[in-house]
Amino acid sequence: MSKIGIILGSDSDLPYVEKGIQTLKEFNIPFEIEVSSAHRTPQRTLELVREFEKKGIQVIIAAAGGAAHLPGVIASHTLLPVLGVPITSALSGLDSLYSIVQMPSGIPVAAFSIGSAGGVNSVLFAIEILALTDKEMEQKLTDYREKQKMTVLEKSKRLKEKIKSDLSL
Ligand code: RP5
Repeated sequence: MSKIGIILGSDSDLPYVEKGIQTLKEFNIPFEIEVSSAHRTPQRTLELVREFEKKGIQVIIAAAGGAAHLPGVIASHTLLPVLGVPITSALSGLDSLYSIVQMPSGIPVAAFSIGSAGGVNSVLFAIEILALTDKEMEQKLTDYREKQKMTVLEKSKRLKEKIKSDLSL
C-alpha cells in the first residue's frame, strides 16, 4: 500500500522530482503520483487529496513553480503533512520558494530547497516520517546514509590522487 503521495503542478515539473522518484524506486517504496494544478484544476486537486486520504497516504509531497500555491492549497484541505518543493521557474524558483515558504499562520507546509535537491530531500523527509513507526524504512535510511558517506570518502580519495598526479608529487 502506498503511503507517499506526490502531486505535481504540471508535467513540466517532473525533471526536478525525478531523482526523488528514483530514490523511492531504489528503496522499493510504493507511491502515488498525479498532476494537478491549484489554479487550472482546483476541484481535481481537492478530490485527489480526499482520494489520497482514503487510500491511506500518510505524507503528501507537492511540487509547483511560479505562483506555487499547490502545497498550501493541499494543506488547507488535509491534516496530512504536506512537503512543498519549489520548482525552478522564470524567476529562478525564488517566486516558487516564497509562495511555498510564506504560509500564513495556521496552515503549515514544510518548504524544501528549490529544484532537484528539494525533490530528493522531500522524499527522504517523507521516508523519515514513515520511519518513526517503521523499522524497515529506518534501516533503508541508515543504509542510504552509509552509502552516501562512502561516496564522499571515495571522492576525497580520488581528488587527492588527482592533485598528487597533476602536481607530479
Ligand atoms: C505551475 O506552473 C507548475 O507547477 C509549473 O511549475 C508551472 C508551469 O506549468 P506549465 O505551464 O509548464 O504546465 O503550476
